[in-house]
Amino acid sequence: MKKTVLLLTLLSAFNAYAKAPLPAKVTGLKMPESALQAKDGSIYISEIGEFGKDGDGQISKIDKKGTITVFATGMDDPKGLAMIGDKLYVADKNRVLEINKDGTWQVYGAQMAFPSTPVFLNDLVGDKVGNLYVSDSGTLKDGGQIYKIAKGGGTITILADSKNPDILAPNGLLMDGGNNLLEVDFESGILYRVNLATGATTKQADGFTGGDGLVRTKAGKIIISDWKNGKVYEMVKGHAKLIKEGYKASADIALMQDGKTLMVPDMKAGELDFITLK
Ligand SMILES: [Ca+2]
Ligand SMILES: [Ca+2]
Repeated sequence: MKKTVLLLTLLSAFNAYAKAPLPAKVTGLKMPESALQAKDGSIYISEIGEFGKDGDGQISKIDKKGTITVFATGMDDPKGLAMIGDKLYVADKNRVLEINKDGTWQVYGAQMAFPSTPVFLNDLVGDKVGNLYVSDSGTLKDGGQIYKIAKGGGTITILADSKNPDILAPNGLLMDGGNNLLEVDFESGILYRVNLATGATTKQADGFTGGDGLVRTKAGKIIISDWKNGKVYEMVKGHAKLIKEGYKASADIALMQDGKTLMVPDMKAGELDFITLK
């Protein structure tokens, strides 16, 4: 399974006392969409493979020594990642998969159990009790929705859909306390707070164009990637303040366990970049 070994200096990034150099950029990935660092330090990366081609998607894993291996295979177009307990969950086109510790996986929340047809499942976030929220970006212009999969892969309900005019192509999701989600729309570039009880949306900020990933730092800053323009922003006073640009397609960003290193999958470049947040 080992496809290549990269001598990443990841370990140094875990040392809070050192002036650690950033981990080296990971290259040679196949359309990476999302990354996640588990509590044990391992990094998981979803790779779409060829877009729209089924069966060629995979999850790669970088261990604490910086060795990258293929962890799970046979997916369609895997995107957002979430971890609940020791299980990894991935939004895979029109289904959600639950991946076991050994890389085997099963469909979580059968497709037939969805109350409407999932089109472009994109991001995933778990709440404290184990419910999963999943964005569906629809046509990437409209028709999107946000689903809730009850804890344990139970009932799937629609939290919000296009009956709400703010819901066009929901992409990045992030918990916002126990009663709300933050959601960025890929079409409008607007960041909303979504009430988990009612699905009602409240605009928080705009200017994120092809909004993709959402991260909250330990200091409470909200960081947002813009896939269409290859930029990463911080939300400041309701608007987008540029942090970094020059990516080909900055997809679903994630924070490392150190609380300050941002992982940026550059989908079209096939890379995972690391930047230090101030
Ligand atoms: Ca694919
Ligand atoms: Ca995404």
